[in-house]
Amino acid sequence: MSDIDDLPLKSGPAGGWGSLSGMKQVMRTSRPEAGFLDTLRRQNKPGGFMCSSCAWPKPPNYRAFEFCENGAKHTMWENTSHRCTPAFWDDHTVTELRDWSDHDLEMTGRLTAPLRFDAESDRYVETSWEEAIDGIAAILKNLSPEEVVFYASGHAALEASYLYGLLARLYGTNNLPQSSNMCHETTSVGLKEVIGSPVGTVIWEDIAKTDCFFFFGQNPGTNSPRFLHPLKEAKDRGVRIVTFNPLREQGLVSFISPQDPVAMATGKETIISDQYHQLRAGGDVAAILGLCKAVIEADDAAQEAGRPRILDVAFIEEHTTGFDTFIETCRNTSWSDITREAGLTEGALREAADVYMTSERVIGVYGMGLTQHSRGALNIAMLVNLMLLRGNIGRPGAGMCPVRGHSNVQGQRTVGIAEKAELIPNDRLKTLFDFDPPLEDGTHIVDAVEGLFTKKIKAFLCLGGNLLRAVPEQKRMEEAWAGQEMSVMVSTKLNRSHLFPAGHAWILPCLGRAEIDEQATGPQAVSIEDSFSMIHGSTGHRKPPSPLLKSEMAIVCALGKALIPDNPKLRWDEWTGDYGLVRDLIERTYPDDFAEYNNRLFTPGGFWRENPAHKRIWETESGKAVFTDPDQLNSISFEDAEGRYRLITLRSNDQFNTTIYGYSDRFRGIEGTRDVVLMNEEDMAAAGYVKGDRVALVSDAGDEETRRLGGLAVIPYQIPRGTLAGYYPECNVLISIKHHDQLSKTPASKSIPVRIEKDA
Ligand SMILES: Nc1nc2c(c(=O)[nH]1)N[C@H]1C(S)=C(S)[C@@H](COP(=O)(O)OP(=O)(O)OC[C@H]3O[C@@H](n4cnc5c(=O)[nH]c(N)nc54)[C@H](O)[C@@H]3O)O[C@H]1N2
Ligand SMILES: Nc1nc2c(c(=O)[nH]1)N[C@H]1C(S)=C(S)[C@@H](COP(=O)(O)OP(=O)(O)OC[C@H]3O[C@@H](n4cnc5c(=O)[nH]c(N)nc54)[C@H](O)[C@@H]3O)O[C@H]1N2
Ligand SMILES: [Mo]
Repeated sequence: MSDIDDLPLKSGPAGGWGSLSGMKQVMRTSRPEAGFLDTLRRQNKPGGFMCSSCAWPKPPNYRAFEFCENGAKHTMWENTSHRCTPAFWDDHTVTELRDWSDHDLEMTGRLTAPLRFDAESDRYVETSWEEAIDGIAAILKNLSPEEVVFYASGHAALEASYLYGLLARLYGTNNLPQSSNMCHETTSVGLKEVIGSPVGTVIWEDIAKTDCFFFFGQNPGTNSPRFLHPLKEAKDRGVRIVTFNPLREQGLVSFISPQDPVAMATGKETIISDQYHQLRAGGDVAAILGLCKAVIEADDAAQEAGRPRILDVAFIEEHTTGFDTFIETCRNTSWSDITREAGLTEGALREAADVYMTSERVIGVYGMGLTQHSRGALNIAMLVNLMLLRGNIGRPGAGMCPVRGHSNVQGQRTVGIAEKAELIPNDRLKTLFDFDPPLEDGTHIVDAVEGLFTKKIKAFLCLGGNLLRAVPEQKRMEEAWAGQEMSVMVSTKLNRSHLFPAGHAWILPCLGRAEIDEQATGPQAVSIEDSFSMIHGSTGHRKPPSPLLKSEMAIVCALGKALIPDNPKLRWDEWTGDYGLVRDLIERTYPDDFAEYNNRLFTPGGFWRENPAHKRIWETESGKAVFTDPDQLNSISFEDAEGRYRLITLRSNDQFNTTIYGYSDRFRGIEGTRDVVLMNEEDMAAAGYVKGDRVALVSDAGDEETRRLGGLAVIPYQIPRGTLAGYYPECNVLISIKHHDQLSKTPASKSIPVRIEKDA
């Protein structure tokens, strides 16, 4: 095995020497197999494989090492030399494993054989693919389609995802919730409503031309570290960056590029944010309203003095609706209301507004800090309001930049993993496959969870993910999950969702993205769509960890063949043998997005699906971009009260969602544990806590349910008063399933009402 010291570390992007020791630590625990350095060299380059960590775009003019600290960790973690073979179950029962941590479960290594749950021995036992597929199909045939959910986490590539959606519809249901239901669903619904696009509008050219970024609730240092390079380049050419985030996130404060030997040697850092505004959790509506108010006041003053207007009046007239009502609200809302709700001073907001007004081209970047709120869609609409005031959408160097999560989460939506029937080209599916697709909407993940509670949902298939750990209401979910008739999980590693098996349960182990996918016509490539709507081919080159693994595509097709009555248009075996045929089908289903798909598969930087809002074509109800008049000044759904806090659930720098690589959140200085709650020092003093006190958080959602998480150590932290922070997924026990965005139902994981109490 290569040593970490052999890593091209001086070139591996991500912040300074710390990122190298972060990788080293994961390498020590996961023990990647020989050849992983070669794998890292191929990461995110044409002809290589596309990292299955985050969805940050892969540039056309890539670097020698186009991976970051966390992408490297992800690759090492997947390419571990550890194996979780069927023999593992000789020593462990399912019940016993429930006491294991998420980290330890995945550390058992790659799954190597299909497994069936044996209730009598309380263990999974090895089974054959035939038994598994036939067994699953037999149970599905006895259930009604509306009782079955086909979940997908954003990992699986476009080809397998397209057929997974088709399989569910051939079976008779649109129950196709996806991980984005817990993530950027707020964008899919909220952004679409106001600018007609369910995805971001910017591309690389805009990043290169902009002169200002406004960051709201996105943490690039941890969650999209390759973004730090264009940000540094931007800073080098004088671009200004203004950040709104309750926490001071290191990646938004300063950065040392490991690709810059001088900076590495001298420790010279680039300051990222010119202004950093630590607003209250849920305070964005007020903060952005304050920015807009300052812009409008400046425009009034400019008009009075006969200077050029600050607003882009021509754009507003031609392209938008709702402007007059919105500016009335800006004028009528007092600074005292704004500053109270935002937790920021008028001076701070005016300073930020000055940068906005004096920049020609502004990009609005956002992530979970805007989407995961009870009024997440209002947050996004407010950011759009700000951008529209100066025509900052649909022109070079400007636009909306939601940063997506899983590597192909956006693409899965593009090719039909969606619970809403209206998003599906059903006529084309009917012609292509000779069947009547279901026209009723299926379940969103929130409906699916509620359906499990009421027993309307009787079986779950999961194409990847760790749903039990990712959803709210974790405790109730575990019981409900085990109470189903069937659970089937296509997985690479063992995780907690496997430990609450339904009456019939299977784990189907699949190939990872970096592995050779050998089929009848030879090795296959797959493809994914990134956050800029660019489609990239991806070819694995590593030997799979076990000869028994199947590709996600082969698994979906095998299930299709066993479940769906024969029909000459359904060529499951041929599709498994040649993924190019599936890409042809995708092109015929979505001709505007995928023209010349197979020919353009390996375009450097990907090929672009285009985006009407990028060209100022607004596919909204009115045909215009919409100014939204906010009906409240924050994005939460509860009143402030004595002793009630707003809890943010966070990702550490040592995890990918529910996959916990280790216990080092180096950027926040939290080492060796995840059982913490971050609290403002004045709040601690007022509540009588000192550093290290053991506390419990208790849900304060005002319903009957008791939700409590004990064993947490209090850490004094630079966080606004009234706001607490803890880690996801540990804190998910505290979230009510009813606590979600009004419009899109995205769980409101960023301001959960809680109380804090001493833990006995
Ligand atoms: N290494 C790594 N990479 C990842 C992931 C991972 O877990 N690990 N997850 C992937 C996935 S699926 C996703 S969706 C993305 C998530 O990436 P992000 O969108 O960055 O998500 P989070 O880290 O959950 O939260 C983002 C930020 O929101 C801030 N915040 C919280 N509440 C508020 C608020 O009310 N207002 C504002 N303005 N800010 C707030 C938090 O302090 C935090 O810095 O990352 C993807 N990439
Ligand atoms: N409180 C709180 N809850 C949250 C969030 C939050 O910020 N706070 N974030 C939400 C967000 S943004 C998201 S996206 C969800 C994530 O929810 P999920 O997508 O369901 O969860 P992951 O942790 O990404 O899934 C990890 C598992 O995926 C499997 N896996 C890994 N690679 C592959 C592969 O290539 N193929 C297959 N088939 N399986 C694979 C492994 O078995 C691994 O254990 O969680 C949501 N939940
Ligand atoms: Mo996500």
